[in-house]
Amino acid sequence: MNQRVVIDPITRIEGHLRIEVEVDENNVVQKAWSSSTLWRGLEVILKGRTPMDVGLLVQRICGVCTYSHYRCGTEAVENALGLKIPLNARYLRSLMQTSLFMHDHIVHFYHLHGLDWVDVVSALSADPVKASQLAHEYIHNPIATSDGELRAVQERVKGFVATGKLGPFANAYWGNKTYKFSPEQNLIALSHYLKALEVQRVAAEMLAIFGGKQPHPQSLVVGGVTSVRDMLSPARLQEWKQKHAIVQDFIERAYKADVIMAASAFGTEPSVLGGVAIKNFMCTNEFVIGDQEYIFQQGVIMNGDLSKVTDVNPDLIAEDVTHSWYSADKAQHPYDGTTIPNYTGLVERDTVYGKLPTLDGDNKYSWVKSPRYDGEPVEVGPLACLLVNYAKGNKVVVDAVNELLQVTGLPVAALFTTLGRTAARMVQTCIVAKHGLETFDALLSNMQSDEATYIEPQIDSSKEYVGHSMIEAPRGLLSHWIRIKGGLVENYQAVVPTTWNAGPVDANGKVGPYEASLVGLQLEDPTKPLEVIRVIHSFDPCMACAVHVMDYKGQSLGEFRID
Ligand code: NFE
Ligand code: MG
Repeated sequence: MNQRVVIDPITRIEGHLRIEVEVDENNVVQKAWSSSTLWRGLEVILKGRTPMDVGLLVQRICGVCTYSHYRCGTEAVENALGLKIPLNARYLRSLMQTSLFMHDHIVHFYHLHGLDWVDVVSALSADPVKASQLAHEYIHNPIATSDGELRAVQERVKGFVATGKLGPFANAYWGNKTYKFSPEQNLIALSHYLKALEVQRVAAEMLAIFGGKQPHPQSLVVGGVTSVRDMLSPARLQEWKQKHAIVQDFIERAYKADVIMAASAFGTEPSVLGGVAIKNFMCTNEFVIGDQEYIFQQGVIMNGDLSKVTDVNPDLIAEDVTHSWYSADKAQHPYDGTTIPNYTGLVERDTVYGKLPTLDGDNKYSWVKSPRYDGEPVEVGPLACLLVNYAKGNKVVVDAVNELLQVTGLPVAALFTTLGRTAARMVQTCIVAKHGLETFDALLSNMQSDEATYIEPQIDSSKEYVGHSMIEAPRGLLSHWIRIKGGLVENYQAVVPTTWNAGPVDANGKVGPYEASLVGLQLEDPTKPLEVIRVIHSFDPCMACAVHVMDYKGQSLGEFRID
């Protein structure tokens, strides 16, 4: 008899995500449902507002990648108005994106995803001397891994345990057999987990230098970047570079080392790790290093065919809501997309926890829409970005991916697992950190002969405008779409990375990346579904971004029991 497993909420993410899976008598996942249970509301709020405020409003979509939406919204308006902003402004915006990626990916790997790989309780029985020696096997001169430092980490966490207050380490599935690290490996990673708390603060400060503050920076305006006198002073520029060096050092001597260590311990078995089931990938140009030059280039791969990369065609994007809590009679292109809520509730059924309201998989079951490209589901994110650029022969990416495969000894097929997705994010972070400095140098060089950072926009209220922008956010391809009429926003849609990955099944029965990647996964114990959480966390979910429609009346939309 198949059994239903319900996980709600999935923690260590932004926003509200519920996953349900059905397992057979061997605890192998047969079917999965991904749902956001949170209703928000920004696409609707934007209607009738001045396009000049779009960036500031849309960055409230999220508390994590606030800057991505700020920039994407601002650039959608610029695209609609036909505005070509100064190159210095593009460099500055790109450097803010560099800072965001360095911050976001570190926080994800250690604080959101790390405990899916690291058994904290096991680390307490490690031998710090042995662990220190081992740390040097994965990378030259690893960070925060002398035997004294490791012993101190152990004492600190033992202190938590002794008081019975595990704090951030409470309520996990410690002891699960799919934890593969030895006690010493767990201790190394735990030390980096704590160190990463300090380093992520420095990365956030990098973004604040060019953004005025973080989260929710405020230096972008339609037409460029303002308030530049302080941020472009030699002292400030130097400060950014110093902070960059601190964060890059951590990325190279901790993050990279830990992913290499994970590859050595976890292997490549998809039934344990979870596979990459939807082999369609898409990404866009990002990190400008010259007028038309980017570190990562746009493209689409379908059916895992790395021999063929096509250009992203914006006309082929549409959002389906057949199984989402919205009304629409067909899949809609975002220029004409609607956001009309239509909540249809849950259905009661038996689960491994007893009778519960559960997702109604045959009908509507999520606040996330289902974006499709040419009718197909697509995975977006760091893995997609690396695969597209690898397939295109982008040297920077080919070299970095080949280095990863060489040091881990893993085959290319290993990229198509949960660990591969997680490793791809690390490789992307290394590339962004290293080559972000090319953007920095390009800015300094361009400023020698060109001081412009802003061009004044003009809106003719007797005209209609339409435009969109695509950027690569930390979780993948982000696009914003706008229609302007009478000088005001007439329609607005955001198609967000987590929406691509987390959306429910579509009208044609095509399943999205989250749901597909869970099928075939074997759970050790369905009441402690660590394996499911590991797969889902590898996408770095952000439901706040994915839904962005808010219940401003504060109505209760359903009662969920939280286990
Ligand atoms: Ni809310 Fe986001 C990123 C965007 S989401 S974090 O990265 O855009 O999927
Ligand atoms: Mg949307």
